[in-house]
Amino acid sequence: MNHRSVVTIERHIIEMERKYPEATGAFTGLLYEIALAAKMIAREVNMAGLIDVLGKTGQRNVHGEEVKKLDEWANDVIYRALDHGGYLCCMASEEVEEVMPIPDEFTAGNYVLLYDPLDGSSNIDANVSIGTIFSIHRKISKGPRGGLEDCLQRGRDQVGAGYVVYGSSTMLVYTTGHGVHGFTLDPSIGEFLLSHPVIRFPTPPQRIYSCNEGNYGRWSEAQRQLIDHLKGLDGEGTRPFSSRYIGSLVADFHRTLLYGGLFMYPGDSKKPEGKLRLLYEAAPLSLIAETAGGRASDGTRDILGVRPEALHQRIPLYIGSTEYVDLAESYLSAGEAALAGS
Ligand code: FDP
Repeated sequence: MNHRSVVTIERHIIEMERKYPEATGAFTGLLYEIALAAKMIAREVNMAGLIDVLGKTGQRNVHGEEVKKLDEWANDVIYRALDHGGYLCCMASEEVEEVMPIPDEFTAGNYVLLYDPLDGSSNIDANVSIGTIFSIHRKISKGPRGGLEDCLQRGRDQVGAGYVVYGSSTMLVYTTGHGVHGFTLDPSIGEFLLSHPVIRFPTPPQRIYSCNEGNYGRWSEAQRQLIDHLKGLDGEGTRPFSSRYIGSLVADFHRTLLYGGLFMYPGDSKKPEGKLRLLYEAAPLSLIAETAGGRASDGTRDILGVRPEALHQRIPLYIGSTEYVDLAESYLSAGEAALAGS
């Protein structure tokens, strides 16, 4: 495909599916509807400063965090855009404690969708980029309609994953494991147009690390040593890395993908599992990272190999350019070895 042609996301998905004769077209429909939901959310996010949609509802989500109206609304939009297409057997969302079934009146399909409808929502009121993350698996359970078993699959078994970043422009980035492709929304025509075909982490990567250093005091010795190394403070003569942290995972990951670097959300003494969720944050971004030539680890294991045990499970995340994720792992495993020997 000539990337200078004007290619809509629909056209691109159809072209990609043609390359795989076993494809049924269901996946095309699924991605099309995700793109539709993304456009509706983008419209609302762009209007958020203008209409009375900001502010808290006073409710708490399953993680005990304050839920803002826009999160709930985005959660609903995605569910309602996808509940009746006949592609999904069930869905799961950051905002909802249990697996969400497909209503009985609609046909159930062969895929599962897990999503974080509006990630980085603490940034909404400040007009900072936020995002949507999604992960798609094939149904594996025997019953006619899906359930928890279909959701608790390894990241490695995803058939597709992607995110939408609502920033200075709205971008949708997705992969089915055959290249990572980015589309920018042209709001005047309401279409996502292919703007970033076949995204790869740049080589050499930019020397950027990204994490919430406010947690330094709670980090392990090994994690602190890693950061000190990246800052050039450990006497090894390393030229310091730059630090960039938006505090909105999709936006931090998107920058890391385009410029190279290392994003981290480590475990700490208060939250040994870290903050980010495996199934609808870490795993989908990890599939994108690996497909783009990067890596993702929880410090010792590939994220994509981790077998989930719970829907809202958290996991430490080190993601970005391969050489930096390798570097992080080498510090963390040396730390573990030192602990074991002490
Ligand atoms: P938020 O709480 O604003 O929704 O997973 C949620 C998330 O944001 C990520 O988007 C972001 O990377 C992280 O939490 C930020 O956490 P800290 O505030 O602890 O840095």
